[in-house]
Amino acid sequence: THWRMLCKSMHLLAQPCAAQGFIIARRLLYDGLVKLQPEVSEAIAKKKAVVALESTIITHGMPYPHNLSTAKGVEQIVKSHGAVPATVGIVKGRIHVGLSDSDLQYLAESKETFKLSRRDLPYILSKGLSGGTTVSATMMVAHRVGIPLFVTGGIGGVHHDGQNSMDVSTDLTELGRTPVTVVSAGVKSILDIGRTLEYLETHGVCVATFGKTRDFPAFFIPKSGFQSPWNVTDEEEAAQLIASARRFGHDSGVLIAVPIPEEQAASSQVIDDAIQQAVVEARNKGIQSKEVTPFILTRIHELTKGLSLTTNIALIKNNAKVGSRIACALSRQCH
Ligand code: PSU
Repeated sequence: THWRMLCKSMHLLAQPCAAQGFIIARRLLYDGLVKLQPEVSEAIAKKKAVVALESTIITHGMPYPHNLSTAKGVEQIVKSHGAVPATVGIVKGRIHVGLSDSDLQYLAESKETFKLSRRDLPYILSKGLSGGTTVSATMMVAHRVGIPLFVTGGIGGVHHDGQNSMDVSTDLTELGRTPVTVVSAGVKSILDIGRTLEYLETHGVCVATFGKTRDFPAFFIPKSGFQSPWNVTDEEEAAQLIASARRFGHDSGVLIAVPIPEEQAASSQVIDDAIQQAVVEARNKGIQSKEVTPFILTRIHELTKGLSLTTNIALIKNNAKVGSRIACALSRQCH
């Protein structure tokens, strides 16, 4: 009886949160700040599988036209696995959840877009500007409109020497404060992976590698040399983890780290050499803050003669496949 009462009170505790989220989402819609695509809002209302997708990868992560074809390809993969894609982006001061072809084209082509994380949203919205949402901003938006899962390539992290410069991506603090699951290929070794995992632990983020081992992936390659605290072997197990977090009202995020399949992984030596060189160049040029990641990504692309881009596209598509399966399993388990 005691257990039942506990479960009941937990359930009641969880309810107002959901209701409050719904009210906030409604208010945002009324204010005209958020534009939800009809397929997305219908899927959310019917608790169907929805996969949120970010757009900094489109505006600042890849060159045109690869950014556009990848964004469309990823949406297609999500659909073919039975889920609804919801690419988040900001167009002329409005938050779009689900982008039309013309808005996607605009974000992919325009040179006037900004890279937008949590801290940037108030300014960009007040000025009617446009940009791609990073992991942190996409998580915020996904949570407000009721999408529990989000797929990306890689998350930001603690930069090398971050313990002195304090250059720590707000993606990590967002994971600590927003209950959304992020599916990614781990963290690039342009970052300090060990300290990134420590930081995630400090902020109470549940990290699990997808697959048979706990090896934490390093984006282009399946193993970083670090371990996740947990692993989930398949989408059902991943969905059980997320569903338990939701039932319990766990108010921080979950990170599912998906290793790139061996056959698509880049030669670690080629990538490592390029990363080392790009990091040194960024330091010598005095590149700082939000410019560091895009600068290093572009240089790695040039130094590896496109190999990093091909690998990047392959891993994002793999994450989209895995993430869609998890979203579908979650939707089945929650019905
Ligand atoms: N890693 C990539 N491509 C990207 C990003 C990271 O391989 O496009 C983007 C993501 O949007 C991520 C952001 O949220 O960079 C992190 O930026 P920063 O390190 O400035 O926090």
